[in-house]
Amino acid sequence: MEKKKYYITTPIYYPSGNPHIGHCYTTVACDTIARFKRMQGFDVMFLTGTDEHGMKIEQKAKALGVTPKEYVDPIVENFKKLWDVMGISNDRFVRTTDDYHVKTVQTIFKKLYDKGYIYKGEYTGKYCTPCESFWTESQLDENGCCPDCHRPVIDAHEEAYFLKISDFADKIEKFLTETDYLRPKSRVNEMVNNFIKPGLEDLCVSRTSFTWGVPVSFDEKHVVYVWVDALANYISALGYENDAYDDFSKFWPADMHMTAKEIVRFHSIVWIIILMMLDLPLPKMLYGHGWINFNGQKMSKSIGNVIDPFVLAERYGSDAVRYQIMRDMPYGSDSNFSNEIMITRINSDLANDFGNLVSRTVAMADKYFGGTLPEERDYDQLDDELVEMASALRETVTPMIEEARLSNALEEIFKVVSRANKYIDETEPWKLGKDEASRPRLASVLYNLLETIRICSGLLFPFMPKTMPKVWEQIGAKPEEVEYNVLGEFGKLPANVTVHKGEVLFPRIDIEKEIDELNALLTPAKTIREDEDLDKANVIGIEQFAEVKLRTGEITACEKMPKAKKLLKLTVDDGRQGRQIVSGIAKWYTPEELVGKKIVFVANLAPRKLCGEESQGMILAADCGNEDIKVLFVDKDIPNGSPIG
Ligand code: ME8
Repeated sequence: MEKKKYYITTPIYYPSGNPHIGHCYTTVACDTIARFKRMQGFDVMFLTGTDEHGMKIEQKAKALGVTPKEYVDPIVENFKKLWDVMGISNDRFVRTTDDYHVKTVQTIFKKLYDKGYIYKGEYTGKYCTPCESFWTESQLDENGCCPDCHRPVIDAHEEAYFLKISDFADKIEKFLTETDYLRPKSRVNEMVNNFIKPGLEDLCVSRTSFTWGVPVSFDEKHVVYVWVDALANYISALGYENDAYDDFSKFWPADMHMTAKEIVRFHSIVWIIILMMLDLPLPKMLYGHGWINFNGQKMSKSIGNVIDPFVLAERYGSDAVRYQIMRDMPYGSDSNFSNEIMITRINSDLANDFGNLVSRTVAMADKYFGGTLPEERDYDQLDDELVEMASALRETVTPMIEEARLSNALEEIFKVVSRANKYIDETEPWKLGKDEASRPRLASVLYNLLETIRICSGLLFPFMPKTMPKVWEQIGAKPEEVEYNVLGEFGKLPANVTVHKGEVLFPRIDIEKEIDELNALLTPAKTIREDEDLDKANVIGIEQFAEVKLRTGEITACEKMPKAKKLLKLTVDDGRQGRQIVSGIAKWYTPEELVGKKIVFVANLAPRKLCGEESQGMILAADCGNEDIKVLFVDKDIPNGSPIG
């Protein structure tokens, strides 16, 4: 019989900096589901890759004096290396610079143009270079910055092609509200209320201000907007409109797209509309997960707070890292990352609960029976609860894994692990071992434990694929005894099973010593500050610098702004009539700390309104990395209003 198909995708990542633990989350989560579906007997296609075009990459390459391709190649290799280290079982890896992908993008663009869904116009608006996203004025954050990454946006005016997504507002709303495509459901409201209801504006889908992209085949001075280019990977990698592969009819539509929440907009609105325009079947599920946060903010390479997944995998093993990131990410919400959280999780769940359960059980079978259980048994009512819980586990976790509720699934598995540890305390095998007459009872207890471990480890395999085969070796389970179809039944190991003592699965970590060592590894010198590359790319002449008028001033009053948590309203004595400056530094300073301090400000910045208050300038502050901002205070003796240059 032909196998059922399952197609799952991660986003394709920007190779603009090395992969971090946030990228690992989505890739590991998809890997877990892909492995689980393979266990269930599906023919799986698991796709990941890299999204290599765009202005940001072009600028970085220029700064380093290399071609964009030369810039991305080693980073793409690093992504591939990391996936290897993390035990990722992707079937395919797509690069948007691959010829077949370029061909697909060009063909899709032309098809949409021929169908009248793409037309030429003029783009004016705001563009966030790091996010490769266009925004309208009204979408910007309270500081007039990118609503996603909160960095400054630039003005953009150029001839451009537009995609008529406005025509599809009703259709897309109906699709999102009437199907279960977008999960969790709360994100549907977010999409409808924030993007569809306010009015879907046609999307600018080509650029002329840079060249590092897929050229529009019929108008080569334009390159295709990086998001249209990127989204097409999900079908180019199957061979849609190219000859590299022939899997489109086999695997499309996708069963699961997974991304973090910031790009749900593209995957739930733009991607679906493009597919509707192309008359292609629509994917079945999009799971928009939360972020791994670090110090309360989204972890990302460019804010210099990298925790190197290579280092973590080397120190604790990739399975431990996989486990922690999946266990601590609640469904649909954010999770916090710190070295303490990771080590505590490894020690408590993996070393103490699971590792101990395996090593105690195997050690007892070895000690009392020389490794091979005798066949006589002695049942006790005490066994019932454990047997029942272990037998039901597969049915409990299957829908959870299929819906990407991975933390919940792990929680359920570990409830059974804890129950088994409690069962050891209740049955006291060490007492049974002292009494010859209790041997059948002792054999029952150890068999029940081995069976529980068999079921738990079978279900943990997709989460921790390197360690579970070692568990099977220790408990004497043969491959056919840990297949999906026998994980719902108790009693599959032979009665006279033989165990083999083995290595400690998850060594306990001395948390204090480890944290010190990690801190030493993560000195600021090792954290990469990408902005420096951009400085070299954006050199200005002295005349340009001289246009910026910097002056000193004294903060004479300061207050919080009720409607904007991030902002403070400062009254500044500038040696003239005084001015009001609104600054986004409320996270780092209280008004009391600022009053009386002397600062440097940009004196000739055009005034603008921030959350209803006029800001007449900008004070200077240093970004110290790791989310730390420090205002530049100057000497008290410098008169207010002194020019700086
Ligand atoms: O957005 N927590 O690429 P990208 C959890 N090229 N997940 C995180 C994360 C974090 N702190 N940081 C990153 C792009 N991710 C586009 C995608 S797809 C057609 C094009 C993960 O390199 C998460 O999956 O910025 C997020 O959506 C993705 O990396 C963004 O990766």
